[in-house]
Amino acid sequence: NMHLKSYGERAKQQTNPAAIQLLQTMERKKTNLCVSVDTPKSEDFLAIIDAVGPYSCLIKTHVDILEDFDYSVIERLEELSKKHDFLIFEDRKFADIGNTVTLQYAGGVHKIAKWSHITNAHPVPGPSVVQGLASVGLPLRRGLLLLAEMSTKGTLANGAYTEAAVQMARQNRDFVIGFIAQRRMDGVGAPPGVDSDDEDFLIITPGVGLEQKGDKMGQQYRTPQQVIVESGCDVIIVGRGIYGDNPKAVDLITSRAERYMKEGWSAYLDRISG
Ligand code: 5FU
Repeated sequence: NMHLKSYGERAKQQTNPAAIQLLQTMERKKTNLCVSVDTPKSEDFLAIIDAVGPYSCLIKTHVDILEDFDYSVIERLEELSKKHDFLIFEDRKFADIGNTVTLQYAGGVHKIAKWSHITNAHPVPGPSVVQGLASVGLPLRRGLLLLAEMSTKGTLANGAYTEAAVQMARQNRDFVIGFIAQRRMDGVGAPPGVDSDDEDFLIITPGVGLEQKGDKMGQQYRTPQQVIVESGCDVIIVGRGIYGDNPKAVDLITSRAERYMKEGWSAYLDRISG
C-alpha cells in the first residue's frame, strides 16, 4: 500500500520528472512541508521564502496576488529555489477550455510554465483542460495536480465529481502526478481492472494548521497528524499558520516553519512504520 512506502521508494516508481524531483527532495531534506506564501508585496514574499526555504520541499505561490509583480521576482524566486533546494508550485487553478489554458500557462504576464515545476487545474472543463496544459507542460518536464477536493466548508468537489477527477488523472498519468485533496485517492472510483495498490498519486493537502480550526471565510484546518497519518496525504500545505499576520516577523516565521516541518515528518515516520 502506497501510504506505507517511503517517499524515496516512491520516487523510483514515478515517471513524471516533477514528481520524481519532489519525492527525492522530500527524502533528501526530510520534509513534507509546503509553505504557501500569499502576501501582496514582493519584498515580503521573497523574504518569507528565503526564511522558510530550508524547511520546505515545495513553495506554493499565487503570483497574481503580488501588487508590484515584475518578472525579476521570478528570477529571484528561482535563485531561492536553487539556494534552498525546493520546488515551486504556482497554485493557478486553471479551469478553462484547452486553447485558453495553453495561452494562460505558457504566456501572459506570469509565464507560469517557464518556472513553476508543478501547477494545478480544476477538472470542471473535462479532459481538454489536461490536454491543453500537457501540450505546454510535458515538453518542459512539468507536473499537474487536479483539484479532486477542497478544504473549504460547503465544497462542491466531492462524491461523483471527485471520482471523475481521479479517473481523468488515470487517463493522463504522464502529466497528472496527483491531487489537491484531503485524503488518499488510490482506487477512488476505479473501474474494474485498476489495481489500487499500483496507483501512486501524490496527495498535496491545504487546510493545515495547529492553532486554529479555520478562518472567517470557510477555510477549515486539520493538524499534520490528521492529514498525514489518518488521511494518508503526502504533503502538508501551510500558509498563515507560518507567516501569521506579520510578514516582517522573520524569526517567528522561521521557528514556525521548523515546527511544522518536524510535526509533518514525525507524522510521516509514524505512518510508514505502520
Ligand atoms: F485548493 C485549495 C484548497 O482546497 N484550500 C486552500 O486553502 C487551495 N488552498 C490554498 O492553500 C489557498 O489558496 C491558500 O493559498 C492556501 C491555504 O492558506 P492558509 O493560510 O494555510 O489557509
